[in-house]
Amino acid sequence: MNIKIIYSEIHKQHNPPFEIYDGVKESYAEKSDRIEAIIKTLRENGVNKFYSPEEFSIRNIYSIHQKEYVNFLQKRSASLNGDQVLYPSYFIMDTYTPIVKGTYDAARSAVNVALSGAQRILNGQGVVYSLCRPPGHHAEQKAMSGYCYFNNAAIAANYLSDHGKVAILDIDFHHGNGTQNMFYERKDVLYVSLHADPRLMFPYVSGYADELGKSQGLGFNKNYPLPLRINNKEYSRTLLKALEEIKKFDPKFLVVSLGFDTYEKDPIGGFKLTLSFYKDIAKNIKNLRLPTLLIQEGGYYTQDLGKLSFNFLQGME
Ligand code: SP5
Ligand code: ZN
Repeated sequence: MNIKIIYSEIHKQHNPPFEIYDGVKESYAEKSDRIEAIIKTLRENGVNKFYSPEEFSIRNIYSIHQKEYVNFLQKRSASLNGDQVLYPSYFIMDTYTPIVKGTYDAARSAVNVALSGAQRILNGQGVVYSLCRPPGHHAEQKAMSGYCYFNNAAIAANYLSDHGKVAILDIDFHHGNGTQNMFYERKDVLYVSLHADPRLMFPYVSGYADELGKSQGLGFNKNYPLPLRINNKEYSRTLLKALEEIKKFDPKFLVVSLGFDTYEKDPIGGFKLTLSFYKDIAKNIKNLRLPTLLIQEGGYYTQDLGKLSFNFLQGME
């Protein structure tokens, strides 16, 4: 496989015991098995080389997240015992994003995984897949939410943007509210997202079609809210429009926020995309012929995550 894959096992240290939905404790959907399932299937298909991330300066995080927020996550993680878990408080916006002892280290390592991918893109690699966990696109400047702590894609895109224009294509089932906000007033980073109608689905507060950017950034934000139960064909039509937007922008780099929660069997999502379709999605993205950094976001049907990922990578090859 020509695609370089970045992975760190430090993600396993982040494993919250449950999330809370309408007052009821449920098993935590964003499990560490997700990434391990992907690794396992890739290995079974002959993909054996996984690169460890390099360490990057914390300054890369400070340019996207408030320092107090970063310090809070670090201190609170360190203050917990192995079996303790911290639910909503200041900085923690919902019941899906608790802090456990290993959260800071895992989130920090996910950022290193993303930045190592970005660095390889700068070094001339065509496609890199950063197997980030925890995911990032819901993380705001000073708020953790939706299983996200640090915004891996935003930090990587910001890093790349020192070297040319960056387009971010977000194809997770959910709108990437955090990423949108980070670049809302910038014209050198385009954010384009396909996601479930936020009137019906998380994150509710953003992802609407009339959010187009602000001041200098006006015209550099594009949302495609989609109805539930959308199928391959309908999704394709919108994807092609989104890719046209990116083409017009003429970026130097592409960052893909890659979620597999658009899959028909996903327990949280609500689209009807099928297993083999992920190869087509990737082929269309590849047609842009841009240096492309893939950042893993959501996807919760653990059993098929490996196949989804492998199909996607085959389309990108
Ligand atoms: C990165 C990402 O995909 N984050 C998604 C956050 C979505 N959180 C809301 C999920 C609530 C699911 N629980 C509903 C179970 C009903 N029994
Ligand atoms: Zn999602």
